Amino acid sequence: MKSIHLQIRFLVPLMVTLTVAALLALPLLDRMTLRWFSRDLSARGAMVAKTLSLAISDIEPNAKLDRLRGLLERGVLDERLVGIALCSATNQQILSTKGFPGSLTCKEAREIALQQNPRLELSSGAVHIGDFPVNPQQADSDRLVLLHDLSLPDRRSIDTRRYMIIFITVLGLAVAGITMIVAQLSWRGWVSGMRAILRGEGLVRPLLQTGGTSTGGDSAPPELQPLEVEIRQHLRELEDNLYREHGPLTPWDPERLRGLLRTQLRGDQVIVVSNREPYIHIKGKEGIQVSRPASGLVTAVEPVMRACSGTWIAHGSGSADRETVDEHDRVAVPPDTQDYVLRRIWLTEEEEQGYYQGFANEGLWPLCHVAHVRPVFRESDWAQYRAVNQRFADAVVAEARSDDPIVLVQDYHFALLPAMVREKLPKATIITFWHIPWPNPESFGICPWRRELLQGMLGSTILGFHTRFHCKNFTETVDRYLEARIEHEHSTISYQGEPTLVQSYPISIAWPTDEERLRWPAPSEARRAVIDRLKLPEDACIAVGVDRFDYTKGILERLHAVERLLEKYPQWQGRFVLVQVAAPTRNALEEYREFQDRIHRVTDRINQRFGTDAYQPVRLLAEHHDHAALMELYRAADMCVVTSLHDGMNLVCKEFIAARDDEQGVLILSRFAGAARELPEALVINPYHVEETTDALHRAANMPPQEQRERMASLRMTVREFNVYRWAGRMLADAGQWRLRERITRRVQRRAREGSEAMNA
Ligand code: GDG
Repeated sequence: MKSIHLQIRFLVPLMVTLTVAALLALPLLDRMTLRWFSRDLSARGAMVAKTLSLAISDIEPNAKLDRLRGLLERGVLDERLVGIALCSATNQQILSTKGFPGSLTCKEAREIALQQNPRLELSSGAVHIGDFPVNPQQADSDRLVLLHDLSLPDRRSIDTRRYMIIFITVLGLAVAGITMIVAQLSWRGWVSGMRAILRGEGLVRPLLQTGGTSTGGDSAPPELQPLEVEIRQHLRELEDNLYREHGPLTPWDPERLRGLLRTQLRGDQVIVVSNREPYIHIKGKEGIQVSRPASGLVTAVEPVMRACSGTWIAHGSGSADRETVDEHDRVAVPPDTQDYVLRRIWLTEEEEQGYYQGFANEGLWPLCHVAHVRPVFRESDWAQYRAVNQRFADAVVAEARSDDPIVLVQDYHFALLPAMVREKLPKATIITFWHIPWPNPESFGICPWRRELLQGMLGSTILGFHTRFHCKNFTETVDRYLEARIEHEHSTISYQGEPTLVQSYPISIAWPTDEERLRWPAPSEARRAVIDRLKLPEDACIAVGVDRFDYTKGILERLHAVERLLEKYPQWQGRFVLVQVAAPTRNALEEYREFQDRIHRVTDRINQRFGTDAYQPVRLLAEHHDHAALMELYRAADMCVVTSLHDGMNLVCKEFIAARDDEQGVLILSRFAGAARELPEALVINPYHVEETTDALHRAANMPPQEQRERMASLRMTVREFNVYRWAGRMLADAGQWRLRERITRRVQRRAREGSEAMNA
């Protein structure tokens, strides 16, 4: 139907053009026909006149007039001759035949005969006038005036016109018909070509499939190929924009996670174990206050627990924690919605000192982060580490409402706990997630209790790391120090007959909800507030860093890069400012205190060197900030700088990306952070290379808004899709499949056993 419509639209102009051409051509054709006839009549007249002249010259002079009249009357017997007159050289009519009009004088006839179209309209019809000398050699010769009937040429002209109209109509219809057929065929070709392109057939796919040689079979016709490439580009851009706007079709969110728990895990109980608690109750001047700790682990796991409910077991470290729990050491959190239960474990000072400060933070933390700080391993710390792991494992068993709960063990504080829980609850599904990197076997070999740690971890059903690289390091470490069966194809390690799935699950953040975003200040307001609060220059280029005050985060290297920027690109002096949030952490450890002192000294030095009364290039904010203050900083900044020397993932960069719904701001990201593998659109740098980091700062500060938008839009797409619900969802889905297989195996074994018992009976 559409094609007919299109053809009508095409044909109507064609027909109009042909009609206009015909209307223009017909008078022309008329004139041409008449001219032909006129020329024909002139030639004919000349011949008749010549014959008559010869006859006139033979007539004797005294018999002249009568003979002449007879001669001329005979001449007009020719039906086409209307009349003849003989005129003298002085235009006196000598004689004329009957049909010659009396009103026509010789002078008039001669004047008309000299015209291009010698035509005269008479009452009896139109005549053609010819004027010929009787004796052409004689200058004053008499003249013959011949009147030819023009009705015949007129009739012929009308006939010609009729034929012409018929001819043009037939021709027009034939052209239109052929055009319609050709148009129909090419339209069909175009439509099927375009459909093939839109279906993904055509040029690009065969090229990809055959590595450059088109199969030709389902490729687009050659005339459509350039168009195909262009259409594909436009479609891809549209798709990209749609994807950026709306994200994946079935995004991971709390609802989907809950659905997974209801279906695949049949509402089984989820127990989380971590050292750090998600909510700390602290005694303040205005009574008990609740605080959220600065911890990547808490940032990631808390939204998952909100979605799953269940129980979170953690060390109660707040000064008012004991006052806020019930008789079973439990408190419902978050304070406003009370979605899940927090079960607190109390540690003595010795336990905390040995297990947490000592073995975990002085031993395992530097062991796993290759950041050039020596790990310290003390026998006494190890004893406490074992004892505390056992206490937490006992708490898990006590909190379990069935013999097969899902236990999510968090981080390096609990390497021994999985095997301890497995011993008491063999059917439990234990998912251990290691939030920090895993080093190579040589580095890990430094630890005197390397075998015990590995054995403890292999009590897990699933063991997760942020990256495949960490999984590979772990598998190689097991291969080096334990007798275990490693199946690379299935990513499993079987130790003493019990398999553990070793898999990478990149952690992330919860993508901000619309309600949350409504509470954010506009980027311009945030910038205004930060400039006012920190007294920054009006035209400041603001770089922001947010970290726990930890030596692995590369804060020293960041300061060196800022110092070098001000040296190398002096135009930034007076404008470039690094606002560094450094949340207090592990202050009890000397290594940390020394490191923090050093950062303060270097900051002072840089500020003295390049600062003035009104300008300080580094603003070190070594205090805990609330979530809203961090958001304000992220939204005010021109760039966010992450220079970790080694980092499992790093969530700060993902928080910065999520905060920038204006698609502005540049992320500078260390290649030694796990996040660098997911976020290549950041400016990825080696923080040990001061010059490279300096140049990245300079480039970020100069980056045009359009480039920032392109990069940020792409980064946002990744973080939005690969969010923390996906992280938890993938682990729990793997656990669900594992449990299903276990149940089937147990059923099969039970039936086989019952069968053999019946046989024996
Ligand atoms: C470990 C791994 C992995 C910082 N200062 C404040 C504050 N923070 C928040 C940040 C962020 C979190 O702390 C830090 O997260 P990171 O991922 O950077 O680092 P770690 O704490 O070392 O976490 C790390 C993570 O576990 C998750 O697996 O990514 O590689 O080392 O959320 O915003 N939060 C508040 N005030 C502060 O002053 N409220």
